[in-house]
Amino acid sequence: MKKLFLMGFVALGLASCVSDKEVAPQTQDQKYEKAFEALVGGQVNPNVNWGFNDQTPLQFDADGKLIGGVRGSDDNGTEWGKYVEVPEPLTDAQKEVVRDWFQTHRYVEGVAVNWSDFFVQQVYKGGDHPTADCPEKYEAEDGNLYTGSNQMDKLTCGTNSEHINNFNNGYGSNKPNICYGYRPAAYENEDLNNRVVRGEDNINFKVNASTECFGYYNSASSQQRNDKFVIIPGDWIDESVAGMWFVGLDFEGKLKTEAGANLNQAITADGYYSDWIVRITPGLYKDADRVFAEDLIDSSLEKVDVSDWDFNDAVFDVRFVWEGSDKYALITLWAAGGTKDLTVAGKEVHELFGKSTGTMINTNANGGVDGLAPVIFRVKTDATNAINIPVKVNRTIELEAITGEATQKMAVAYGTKWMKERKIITGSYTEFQKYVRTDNPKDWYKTVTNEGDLYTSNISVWKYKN
Ligand SMILES: [Ca+2]
Ligand SMILES: [Ca+2]
Repeated sequence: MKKLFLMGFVALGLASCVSDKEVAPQTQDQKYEKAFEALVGGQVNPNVNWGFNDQTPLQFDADGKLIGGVRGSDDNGTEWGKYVEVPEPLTDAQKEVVRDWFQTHRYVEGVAVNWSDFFVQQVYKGGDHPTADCPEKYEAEDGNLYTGSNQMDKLTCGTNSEHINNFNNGYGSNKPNICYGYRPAAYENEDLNNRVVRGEDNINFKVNASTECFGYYNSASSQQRNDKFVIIPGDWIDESVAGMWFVGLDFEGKLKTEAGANLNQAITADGYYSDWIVRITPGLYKDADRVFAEDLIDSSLEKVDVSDWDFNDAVFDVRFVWEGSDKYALITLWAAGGTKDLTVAGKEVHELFGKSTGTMINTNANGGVDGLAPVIFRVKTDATNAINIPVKVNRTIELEAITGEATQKMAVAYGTKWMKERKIITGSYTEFQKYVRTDNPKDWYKTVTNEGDLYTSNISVWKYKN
């Protein structure tokens, strides 16, 4: 429709030899197209579909194996690495530096992270390596000493206090035969089973859960505590654990002022969140599509500066997953490099990061915020193509990716780096112009120059792969 109109317009212009002023683009779409053509140095090839292709959604059986069925907390580590990035085990040195931090920082305030799917790894059980300042033993009102972690029967997450299976009494039990993924290309001719990399760790994977809070159940006092946790970025602790996140829990019993409290349960927290420490890692699903969105269509477009074309106003991954008879889009939001109200699947991106609309996030923007954890959420959907996850500016204008027309969003391979703020996309992805004009190469994003203009995340789950 749009295209036809434009062609008619051009034909008219030729026939009557009108001035530049009269052939100047009129509608917002036409202005956008003209500016986009200036970006790519020509017209958009009619076959360019902007990388959006149907996915085969993941399916699991009741044991958590791929294909069919429902999984609860996905305890079956033998399959993980086939579809999600599994964090490596922590070294003893890493665990020690984290423990030491929690034992020397009292009444700390942490950060929030927002993930529906995430890994939990054991770091430390309070009382195993106490210090003079931080004995991890508590004197109850009855005068006896109790090791706090011994009273923390279950580790939980979310306000519904969902049990993180195999994390009990301050420990995380060992899981053998974990799948970490496949060996790389050199082994490609071998049977897939021979290529699987396996290992063991004190780890579990939570699916469709929440990081809003972490807590513990104390069966001695029949009490759930969701208010004695803190989440600390590893960047605050030590270089060796940068790009990670740790949850610390402080033990507190039922206070003697509370109904039903016994003297042997009357224990007050000491402000050290070292009674149980775990690492949490976002569940990054493999084979997702990464979407780059550009909100320029909602600008005046009278004058478009080339540096406006950074396509980082929203950067998010989409992976479709069946859970029983329900299909979900698992969305991982990485960046919000704009200052307009922008929604992905109806959720405002700055708000998801816990920031105001005017704050640019994870794009190295002047006055922006960097190094925030990605946000992972799920939406129920009938779609199997990331193009159908709606991206809207100011709740009204839906960004489009129409085959053969100037686009407002595009899909690239999972893991593709996005532009820093106000860095032009063609400056680092030199094949992009060619792709747009000739529909080739479709994997234009694999050719990278000028790495310095790309945003680099320090999230450790990526680090171990490189
Ligand atoms: Ca404590
Ligand atoms: Ca931007």
